[in-house]
Amino acid sequence: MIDIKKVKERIEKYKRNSIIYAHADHDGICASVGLNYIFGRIETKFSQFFRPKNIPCLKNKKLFIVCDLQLSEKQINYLLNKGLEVINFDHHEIRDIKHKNYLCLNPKKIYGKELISSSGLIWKIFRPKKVAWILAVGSAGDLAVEDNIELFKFVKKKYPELLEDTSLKAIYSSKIFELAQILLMSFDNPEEGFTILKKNIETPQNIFKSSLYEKYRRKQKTIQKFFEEQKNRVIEHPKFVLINTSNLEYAGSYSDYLNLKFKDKRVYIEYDNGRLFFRNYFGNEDIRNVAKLFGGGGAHRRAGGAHTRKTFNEVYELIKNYYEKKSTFDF
Ligand SMILES: [Mn+2]
Repeated sequence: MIDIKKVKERIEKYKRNSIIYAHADHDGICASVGLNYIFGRIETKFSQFFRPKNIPCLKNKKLFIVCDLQLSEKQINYLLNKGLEVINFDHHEIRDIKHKNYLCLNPKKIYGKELISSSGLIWKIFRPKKVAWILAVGSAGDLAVEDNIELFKFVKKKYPELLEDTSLKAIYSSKIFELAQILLMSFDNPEEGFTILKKNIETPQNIFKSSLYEKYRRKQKTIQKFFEEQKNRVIEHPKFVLINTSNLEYAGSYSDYLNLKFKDKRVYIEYDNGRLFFRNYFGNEDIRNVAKLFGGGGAHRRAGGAHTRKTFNEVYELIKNYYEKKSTFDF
């Protein structure tokens, strides 16, 4: 079991000399706003890559807090060798280094569950009621719901206007999930989403009046139009749906859109010039198995990615073979 008191003491002790390093997506933003709310202002930096290439400036820093970023062992050892303490709230691959100044709180390690994001982890550890809705936003955005359903039950009770029910379908058509999509619009400028969210802890509805909301609406309209006009770029199979979004603005978001529109159990895959995105909001298939065909993976069974040199048609053939062979094997 983790010693919550000890975690709190460490952060409180070094608060002024701490730095949070977070992913620039909804989960990273929500997790870092959560920590800033619980502990008071902590310097917060973001990385667009979930496996960051660089470590931010460590001047006067004594504690390094990781949110939703998968640092390498080498990077963590670098921080420890510089004399910093490290608390790791990441939920990707476990980095369990034995060192007195390192605390790995990966939910896969401490709870043995994969569908808990960094935001969800902060809820599970600290239970900060006032920012519960924010931690639910980060979790829903990461499709990390089922292993933290109690958070969503709490939010449903306290904010019925943001969440009507705790079924997966209700969560993914809720304002909570929409807020995650809105925050994601600040991916290239995460300080914007971070600031808007921090300002509106008491007034989530204001985020629907922000500049990010306008950007989100434009994006949704663009994606909707694509599916109305370019049906030839979508291949439907009983087990999966493959979409060619090469050279399109917002590539990576079309699979989410279609999966949430059809609300079925198929796997949704997007191909953008060799970049592959895998989504499975409702089904039981672990997308990491199909991502593995291309040397890719994911934080959990519902979302992942890969890179390939194969063409769209080659990717289609490979995935089709995989599912058709698999189903003859299954029966
Ligand atoms: Mn995450």
